[in-house]
Amino acid sequence: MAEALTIWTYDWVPEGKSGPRGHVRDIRLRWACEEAGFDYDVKSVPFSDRGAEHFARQPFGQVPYLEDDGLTIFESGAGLLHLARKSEALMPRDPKGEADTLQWTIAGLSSIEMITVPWWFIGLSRPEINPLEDWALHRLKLLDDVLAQREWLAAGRFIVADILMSDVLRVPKVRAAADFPATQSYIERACARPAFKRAYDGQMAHFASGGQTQHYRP
Ligand SMILES: N[C@@H](CCC(=O)N[C@@H](CS)C(=O)NCC(=O)O)C(=O)O
Repeated sequence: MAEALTIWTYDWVPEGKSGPRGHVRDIRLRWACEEAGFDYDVKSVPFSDRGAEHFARQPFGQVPYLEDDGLTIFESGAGLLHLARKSEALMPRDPKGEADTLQWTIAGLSSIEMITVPWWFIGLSRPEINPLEDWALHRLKLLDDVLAQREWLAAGRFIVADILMSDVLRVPKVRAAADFPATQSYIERACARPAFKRAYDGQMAHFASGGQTQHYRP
């Protein structure tokens, strides 16, 4: 029998007002498993002592990575697309629906998160002018124009690209950019999904427990 999916994350991350607890990217894989109804385990690697075994499976010493029946996959986007190939709940099976899923998942990573993460990071040191401000706000405005016209990114329904995109967008810095009403309602719709809530609660419980292995059966 195939082994359950295993999502690997840290055993601990700092507690803070706006994360990282609740925002560690294992939530993307948890959320996808919850949406698809997959059984999964969540296991830990040490946050403060990243060993050779961890680097062998995630070359940057980061999390998450996914194990599925002998395969190991790092990069949350790759993990999501791997899961999407296993469930139509995450990705339609018609060529157009599949192409739309791929392009919007990659857009979340390389057209939105690629800007929002350094924009947020530079903002932490409160510079007088954040050199990425205009770029980030312009890109978010264009995305808001898209979201103003549809409930979900593609295929007329929630798909794995929405997990990626809404997780990228729900960070406090983006949410505080209040000029984007369609984006705000998109985030609210996504985060109101029971599968998101279970994934979020699971992550919070994981870090509160010191990273104990947990089996989930949606
Ligand atoms: N592109 C990677 C980014 C992974 C990432 O940034 N992980 C964070 C936790 S959410 C991490 O491991 N941070 C610690 C570090 O970079 O050393 C992915 O999407 O999986």
